[in-house]
Amino acid sequence: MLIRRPGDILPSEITPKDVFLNRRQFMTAAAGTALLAGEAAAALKGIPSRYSASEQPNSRKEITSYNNFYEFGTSKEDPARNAGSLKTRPWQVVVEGEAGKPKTFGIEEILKLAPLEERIYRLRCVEGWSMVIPWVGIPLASLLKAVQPTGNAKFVAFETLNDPKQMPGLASRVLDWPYREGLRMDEALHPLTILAVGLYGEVLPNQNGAPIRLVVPWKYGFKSIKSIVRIRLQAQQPATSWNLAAPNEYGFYSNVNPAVAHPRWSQATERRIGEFLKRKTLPFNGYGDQVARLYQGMDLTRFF
Ligand SMILES: Nc1nc2c(c(=O)[nH]1)N[C@H]1C(S)=C(S)[C@@H](COP(=O)(O)O)O[C@H]1N2
Ligand SMILES: [Mo]
Repeated sequence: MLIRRPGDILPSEITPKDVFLNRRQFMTAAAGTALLAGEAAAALKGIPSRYSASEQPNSRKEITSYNNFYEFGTSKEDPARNAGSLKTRPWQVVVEGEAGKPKTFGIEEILKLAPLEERIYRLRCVEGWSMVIPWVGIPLASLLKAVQPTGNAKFVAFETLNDPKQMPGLASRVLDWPYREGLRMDEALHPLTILAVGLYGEVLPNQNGAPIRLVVPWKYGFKSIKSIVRIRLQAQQPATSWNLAAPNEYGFYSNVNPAVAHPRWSQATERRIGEFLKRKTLPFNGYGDQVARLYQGMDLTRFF
């Protein structure tokens, strides 16, 4: 069994010995103010969340050197090579739209909304590879609730920074920039959905979407939008970059589903980075116990 119930998980089972949250780095780079000491300290304990996978995480090297971040180039090595030009402080995130209290947050304010947690999640890329990543973050719900969504807030739209001076990949028209993603409100409020600000207990490397990126572990990796600057609550389903690029290949939902093939390849198996033999892909990437109910009654071949 890949996902276990809260009481079944022993911290020693799922936190490898070398996963220690680096107190000093978090406080200086991510926090910067004494006020954040509490949050940073909570993270430092490395209390593994009840939502964590019980598998061995990929190495930090794997997680930070094999990336998709088209704003820095389309090959897997490009983000690690090129993302140094991204300036992640100061950083603001506009949260607007169907909200009683829309607000532009500085990154430090977002870090104060909830204690940082470690979440060890599988990430399944639509191209057929996967990794296990020890993220550090807060539930997306804690940010959304802070702006008081109205009754018309049915969806959440996200946008990545769109600055050609910092992002050399924007010069090529591979996607319709800015990179855009979206979730239905219930998906966005689900406790598995997080905003990650770190990994392996340290501040998020630029190539992984610093300073703040979404992680939705039951969906294909492209839903987990990086370097977010704008979040909009809205009544209509938002347009998303990959759906705009190839609507027959990438749907709005993009739930990991071994039974629904991509038009050009099967989604039944995946290669875990660092392994040779392929694994079977699990429905909802193994998180079905927790999320399948969100899609009850929906035809998942139609809403792919
Ligand atoms: N802004 C932006 N976000 C993005 C992407 C991108 O190209 N641009 N790539 C996506 C894809 S396809 C994947 S698989 C994940 C990869 O995240 P990682 O590099 O941290 O593993 O980021 C997603 N988020
Ligand atoms: Mo991906």
